[in-house]
Amino acid sequence: IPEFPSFKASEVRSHDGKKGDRSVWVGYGRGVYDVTEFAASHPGGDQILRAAGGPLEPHWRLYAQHNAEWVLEILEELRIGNLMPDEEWIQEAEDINEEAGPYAEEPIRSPKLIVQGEAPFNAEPELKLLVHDQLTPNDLFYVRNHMPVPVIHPEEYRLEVVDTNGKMLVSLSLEDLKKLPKHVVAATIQCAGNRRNELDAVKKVKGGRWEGGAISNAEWGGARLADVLALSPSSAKTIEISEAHHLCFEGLDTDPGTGAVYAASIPVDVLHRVPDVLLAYEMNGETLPRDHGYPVRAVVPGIVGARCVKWLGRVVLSKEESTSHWQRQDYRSFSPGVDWDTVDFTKAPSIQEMPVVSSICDHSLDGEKKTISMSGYAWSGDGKGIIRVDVSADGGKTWQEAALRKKGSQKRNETYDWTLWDATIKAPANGKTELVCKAVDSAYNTQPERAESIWNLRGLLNNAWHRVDVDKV
Ligand code: MTE
Ligand code: MO
Repeated sequence: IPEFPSFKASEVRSHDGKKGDRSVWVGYGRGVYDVTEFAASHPGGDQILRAAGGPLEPHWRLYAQHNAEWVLEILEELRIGNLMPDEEWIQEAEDINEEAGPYAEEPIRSPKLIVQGEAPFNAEPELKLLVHDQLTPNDLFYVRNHMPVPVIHPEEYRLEVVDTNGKMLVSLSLEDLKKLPKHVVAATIQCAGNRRNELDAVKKVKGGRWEGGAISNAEWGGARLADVLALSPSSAKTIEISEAHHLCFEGLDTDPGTGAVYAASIPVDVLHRVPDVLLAYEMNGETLPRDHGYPVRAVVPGIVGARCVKWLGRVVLSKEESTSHWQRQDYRSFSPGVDWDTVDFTKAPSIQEMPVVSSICDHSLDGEKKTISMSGYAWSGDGKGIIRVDVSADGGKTWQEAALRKKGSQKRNETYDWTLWDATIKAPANGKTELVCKAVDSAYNTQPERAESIWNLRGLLNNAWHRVDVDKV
């Protein structure tokens, strides 16, 4: 044991990140470690906060699983002292984490997220937080997980590209991937189930009751998928890639019950139209957070969130769509007349490009001026920009144009990030009223008036006019 000061257990306990200078100490064996900096600056480092002010042992599985030595080396550099023997501490250290089920290794999340489901974790930010910035801060970006967040050690990570028969065409380490030219694309990702709550109110649907926050916008940095595919041996390039009709993405997250991995695919033509289909390792200039796919996720600008596969392990060049549940038995939409007895999932194509959407995220009343101010987002899939947002303060009888925050014209068919907007509108004299917004994209597509007309049994693709009831002005 090196020459270090000795600390009482109570002293370590007081450094739980909540008191005084908010420093975080943990104990492991006989060592005491100051992990304040480590937790803040390492990808996944925040995991260690679980042990803040206490023994690391009950949480050790997360660190030890793949590469204990590597973690121990880092930890030793952070050592500040030795722990004085303490009965209670030792007991706690020996306690095996009883909840260590498949969800024991989930990341620490912002308390600002509205949780729709704990395990798997599904959460959206409060709507009004979405309109503060063009880029959604990483810790507020909605999270849609179908399974536990996998623990992936960067040294062991590999990205593989295989043909339909599983023949390896490309295999890259994270370092290799980062050596390819880095591209950055601003792209909004939206869950097909965004605003499902309104469809559910029309008639019960299956799925989490998302409000309008299952959509967020970020700048993604990574390698182009096209550049990775170009690394295939040239014989394969001409045969496999030209014959592939679909690019199947397989995640490294698995269903604890069935063992299935999350997977989804896009038609290969998307790659020709959208050069910046990325294998992203950065989000808003930071390392991709665990909840959003650390170390690498697919970002397919303009396409539904379900195809932007997180924790990406393999890309399969295939003549067929992904055979996953999420490609074949989910993320397809149907007529309002189709119910669970009559639905045939082979009869509808899988959702890819998203329709035009908008939401009112925040509003406030000025009693003196008798005006209502509102702000929101508008977005359309397939690179279509937003040319106009109309707002109404009388349920859609009279309309006014909102001011778009994006200045200048948007790049034709290459606008992948959302448009935030603001409007101030005359409030009705008195009584209750209904605020409404609807957006128009660059192809003059607009939104349907009523959720009833687009109801579908899975509650997907709700892009009806967004309505907010306000009380007496
Ligand atoms: N990728 C994997 N591996 N596992 C998942 O559960 N969920 C998908 C997609 N990619 C998912 C995934 C769905 S349905 C959506 S909407 C987006 O990720 C959500 O991305 P986010 O959590 O970064 O917002
Ligand atoms: Mo989704």
